[in-house]
Amino acid sequence: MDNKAIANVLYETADLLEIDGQDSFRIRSYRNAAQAIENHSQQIRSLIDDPKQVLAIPGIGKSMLRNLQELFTDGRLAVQTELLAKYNPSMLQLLKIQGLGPKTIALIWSAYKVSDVDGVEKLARAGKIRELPRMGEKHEAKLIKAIEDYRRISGRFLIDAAETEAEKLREYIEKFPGIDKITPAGSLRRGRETVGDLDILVTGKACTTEEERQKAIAHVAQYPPLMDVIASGDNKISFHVRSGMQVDVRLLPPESFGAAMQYFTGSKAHNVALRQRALKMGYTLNEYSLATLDGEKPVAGKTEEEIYAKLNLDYIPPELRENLGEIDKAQEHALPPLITQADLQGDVHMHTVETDGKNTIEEMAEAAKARGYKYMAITDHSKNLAFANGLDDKRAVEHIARIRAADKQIDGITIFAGIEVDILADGDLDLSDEVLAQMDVVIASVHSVFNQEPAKMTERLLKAIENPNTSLIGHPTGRIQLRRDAYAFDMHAVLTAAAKHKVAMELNSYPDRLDLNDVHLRQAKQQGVKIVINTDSHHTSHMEKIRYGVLQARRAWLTKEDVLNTLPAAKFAKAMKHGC
Ligand code: DGT
Ligand code: CA
Ligand code: CA
Ligand code: ZN
Repeated sequence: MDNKAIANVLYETADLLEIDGQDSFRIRSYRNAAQAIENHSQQIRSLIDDPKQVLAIPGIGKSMLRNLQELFTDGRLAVQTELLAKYNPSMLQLLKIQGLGPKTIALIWSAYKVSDVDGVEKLARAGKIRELPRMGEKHEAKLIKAIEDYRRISGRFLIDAAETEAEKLREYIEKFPGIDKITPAGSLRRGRETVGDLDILVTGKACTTEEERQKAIAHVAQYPPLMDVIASGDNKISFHVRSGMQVDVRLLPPESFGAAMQYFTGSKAHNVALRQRALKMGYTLNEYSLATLDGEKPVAGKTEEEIYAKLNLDYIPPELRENLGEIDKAQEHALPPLITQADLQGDVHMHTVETDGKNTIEEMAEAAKARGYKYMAITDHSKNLAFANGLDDKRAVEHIARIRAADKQIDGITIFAGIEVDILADGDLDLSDEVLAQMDVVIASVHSVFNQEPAKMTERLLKAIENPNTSLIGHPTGRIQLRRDAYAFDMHAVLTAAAKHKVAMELNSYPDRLDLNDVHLRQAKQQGVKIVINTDSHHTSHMEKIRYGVLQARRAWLTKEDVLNTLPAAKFAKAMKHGC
């Protein structure tokens, strides 16, 4: 159990204690401990055998220490288990609904003895929530909306979280003798922006006979973060891990591995279309092989490449397998040469300690250089973002001077002076034109007043695009995945204006943003708008997140030509000034 998982259990327990009406001192002690553990730099797991060190953490006393010891030995907390038995484990789902806190949940419980999402939704739709003390129609409508949002996002995970889970599991399974390959399939392999469940495929000698597979499955069943086994069969085991993610592990003999990779990578729509093609050609295609219809003689199965080749298709990269025309293009040998990470020459959205970043200009530049970039840009925030200590005109000019000095001092990489300037509610940019004109890269972004009428928001973005200093629009839709919807505006109109004014759109690679997403990227390309793939790094360690952006770009069929930061430095700089 890592610190985050421990903190989660403690936060949940605090909420349950509050629902139970226990004294506030006790509730607070759980919340304080959770917060301290969440922010602690060392893993509690590594300290637990030395109680002194644990007690030295502020907010953790003797009774909390006993809780932690219990968590590590039993994997759960008796206090929490008892409360969940009293109120039903479904209470934990209710707590995940935005705006629904322990106080309201307690109110609903005491009036109706309801503790699950479906039940609360029924109450709300029947007008029963507004009848509770301190609640009204507005609260009720908000709750219904929040439940709808919860339904939409629950059970999905950000791509980086899914990747981390897959990697941890790979390291574990790998230890079992006779395993050659462990590969994620499904939506993770296709690079989708969020992942429902993990599909892990395993092959090797240990997967050849049923007897051997059972031993390997027994090993997987001992995976420490495994919470419960959902199903276990001849060649498959499904379970939940502690984060709540579902994992399907399948064991395949080597001669079927390619067919299984193809099948379980999906998407379902791609598979259906591919199978229809196979049938027309006299084959059947399933997770075991591509075989002849008469006699069922396998003709391919060991690799995906031979399956596509036998179907007279060029190999289709997983990111394109969504049945959006890729099969026709593969037949015509006309799939686009998708952009790769190696094509990128620079990353031009980065923050430093001058605003809300964690590293200096020099540290960010050295990290970018170590990645092999030829250029990068420092783009700190502007003053409208007060909580981030955004720059006013004067500080922005001083910052440009610092960036220029660092650029002189550090060889082997060009450091552009830039800014991420706020687009104010009326579409004006947050710094003077005179200062913006001195910047090499001006990213204009919306960071406030997200709830304007769509027409107003469109106008706001159009005005920012028309500003001659704007190089690109940052995270253009403002969505935060699994948390906040995009603000509403007319994408077609905005892209039309961007094409006209040669303003680029950002593909922000941060896993909770991925903004523009694959659908909008494709639309941008169709409308002739160029893309810049950035990380929005606030720390040197964030720069590697660029690969999630590249995955989305590939899903959108983008090539090197569609992305400006594949250009050499001088050409890129010119593009940021609309070719002038
Ligand atoms: P997710 O988990 O919701 O993020 O999305 P996927 O794409 O990983 O979907 P999942 O886990 O339900 O199934 C993994 C793959 O297995 C899917 O992409 C294609 C294949 N598959 C699943 N069900 C079917 C099916 O009914 N027909 C066909 N042809 N393929 C299927
Ligand atoms: Ca899946
Ligand atoms: Ca699955
Ligand atoms: Zn931003």
